[in-house]
Amino acid sequence: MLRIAIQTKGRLNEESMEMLNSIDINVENAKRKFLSKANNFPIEVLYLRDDDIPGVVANNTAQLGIVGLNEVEEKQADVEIVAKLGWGGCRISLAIPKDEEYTGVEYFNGKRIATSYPGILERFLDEKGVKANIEVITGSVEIAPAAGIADAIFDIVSSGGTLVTNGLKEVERVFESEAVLIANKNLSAEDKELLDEIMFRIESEKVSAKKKYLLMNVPAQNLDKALQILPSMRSPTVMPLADKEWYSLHSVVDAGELWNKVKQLKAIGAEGILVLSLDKIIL
Ligand code: PRT
Ligand code: ZN
Repeated sequence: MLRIAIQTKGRLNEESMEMLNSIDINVENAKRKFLSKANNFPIEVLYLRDDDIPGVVANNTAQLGIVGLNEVEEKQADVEIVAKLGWGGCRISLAIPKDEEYTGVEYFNGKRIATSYPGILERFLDEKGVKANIEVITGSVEIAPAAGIADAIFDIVSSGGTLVTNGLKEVERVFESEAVLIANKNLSAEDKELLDEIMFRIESEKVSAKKKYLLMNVPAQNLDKALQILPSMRSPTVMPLADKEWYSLHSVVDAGELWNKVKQLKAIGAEGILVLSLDKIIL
């Protein structure tokens, strides 16, 4: 039985649950429970604060975890980063009061910087040869300069709205993050096999999200043109219709190409074009 640690509540909880759901692992989001078992896969979910997830995966209390890369980096956790999940994107940046003139990283020499990420900040400042005082605060870091607790902050930025609201400006983007799937480095053969199954499902899901299924009727005289427009996974499926002047064509196309393809197909007389979303693509 595998155990996966995810955030109990907060920004990553919902999408972590959705991700498990999307790969057909059914677990109820039991907010008041500490552990819940999936009813169709040998896995149980351990709900934790995100700060604790890298540590429990490193010490094998949980074999897998879903957490922000920023937390893994901050804790310098000895875990495997198995997959970047493509959501939960943010960066950790240095920000200063908006009216200050910024001269480069040396600006921070002798300054007090408030942060919840002292590890990442310290490594960055050391690398740049800057000597600053790091004030560790958890929560509401962005009010520290106005409250006189610090001269600058080092905090998570996503849209940048919080900085603007607090009269701050972003001056150094230090670390780019997104949600990642992490694993213990010494998984048993059995656990590794389950992880491979999970990865296979995640990949199928990722591929299907980027594709659309197209069905249409095409006039017989333009069938060749349609086939040129629609290179498919192998080749499009072509079916003759009762009316010999028409064919039915089925194909999978890149979602980003969809409207361009539809336009070209209409131009050669395709009719009754249906566009369907795909649940899974098994390559
Ligand atoms: O209770 P627990 O310890 O589990 O949660 P937490 O409060 O420590 O973390 P939480 O739920 O706020 O965030 C979890 C993870 O989501 C982070 O570690 C990041 O990897 C990721 N993430 C993505 C973010 C954001 N985007 C984000 N915008 N985490 C926090 N923010 C906050 C940020 O702290 C700041 O206050 O949003 C504000 C900035 O947002 P903008 O859009 O105004 O720039
Ligand atoms: Zn946290």
